[in-house]
Amino acid sequence: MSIPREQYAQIYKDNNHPIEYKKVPVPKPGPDEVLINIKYTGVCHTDLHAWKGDWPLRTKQNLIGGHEGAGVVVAVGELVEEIKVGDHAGIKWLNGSCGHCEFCMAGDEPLCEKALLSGYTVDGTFQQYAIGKAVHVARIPKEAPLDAIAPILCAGITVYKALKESNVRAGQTVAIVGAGGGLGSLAIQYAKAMGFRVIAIDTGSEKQEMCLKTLGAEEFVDFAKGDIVANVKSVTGGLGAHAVILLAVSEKPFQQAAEYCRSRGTIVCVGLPPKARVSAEVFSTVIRMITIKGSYVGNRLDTQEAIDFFARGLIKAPFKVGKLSELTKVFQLLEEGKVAGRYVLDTSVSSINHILG
Ligand code: 8ID
Ligand code: ZN
Repeated sequence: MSIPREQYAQIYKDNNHPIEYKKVPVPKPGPDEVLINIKYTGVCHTDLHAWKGDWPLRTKQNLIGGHEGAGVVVAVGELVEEIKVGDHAGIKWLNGSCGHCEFCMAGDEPLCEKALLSGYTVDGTFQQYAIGKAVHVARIPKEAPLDAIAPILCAGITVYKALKESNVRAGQTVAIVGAGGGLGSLAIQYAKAMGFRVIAIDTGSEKQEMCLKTLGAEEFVDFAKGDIVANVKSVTGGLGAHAVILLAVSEKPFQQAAEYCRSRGTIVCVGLPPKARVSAEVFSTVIRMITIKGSYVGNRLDTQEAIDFFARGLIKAPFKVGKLSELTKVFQLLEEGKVAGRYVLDTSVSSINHILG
């Protein structure tokens, strides 16, 4: 397999500064790493946080962002045995971890203090050739389309894990807040595949239609219209949802969820609005036995399980395709809340077709 010396990449020179789309050298994998020719990369709201620098965690300088990259392995380091040139594979948020700390040993590698984060502390997938530690690279079955599976590598894994963390059982109801976004659209599909009933919370007719008609939520509550708490209660027999999965990039729902979560229910915080706080009234949290917790991506087993759901044809979420050169435009649309579902970028430069105009 011939590997070029140079490739196109999107580079963040500095937070909030124009992103440079230019040619850079193709990186070389170390002994425990693989080099993947990224065919498609999803654009997660996390990428926008990284470029803006709005989280209390520093990014690498001259960063190549992106962490939902699906492609073909083109080179492997000398210590790599389990994955071969020609295999389909994906780079996800967790690029590497130490393997030795108590969290790694317990299969909680996202909690490893030495974790390497794709498109944040190490270069990610907004380039044609990206590197991942072989033990963390996601294995993608050859039959799976690389464009549709790209969003599974962060959004899919994350929402699948969050739904497991909610302890909801089949037949119970989960409220998905931010349901019309990238994580949300996949959360509806995973929830349904796991036998849960879904109330989608977001805004606008495009997202409403997608959530109800395309993805199969039973109810849609528009957060910009009327009283959310009353509306969620009215569609759940007055008791509220068994679990609330918070995927929104705004603070308000993190302070409201406890009011429409059912007694004994669980609120799972996933979205990461900058400088936001979670809050709930102590008295009712206690006497209604509400659990409030965080959930952060997933481990390697969650990754494989999330991919299995997709490979079995159970996860079908709409996505739009742009070119890698159009990243800045996609960031703008995300910032404005105008992306229903996910954007996936095609990294090939053969057709310089600017789909977004
Ligand atoms: O492991 C994790 N915890 C993890 C993994 C991946 C992503 C966390 N995230 C974080 C991202 O960094 C981001 O903060 O999850 C958040 C959502 O990521 P996304 O799904 O990629 O973002 P999006 O596509 O922009 O979707 C956000 C949706 O939230 C809605 C918007 O309309 C949009 O559809 N929303 C907002 I903003 N305010 C809302 C509100 N008050 C709301 N929906 C309901 N109520
Ligand atoms: Zn992500």
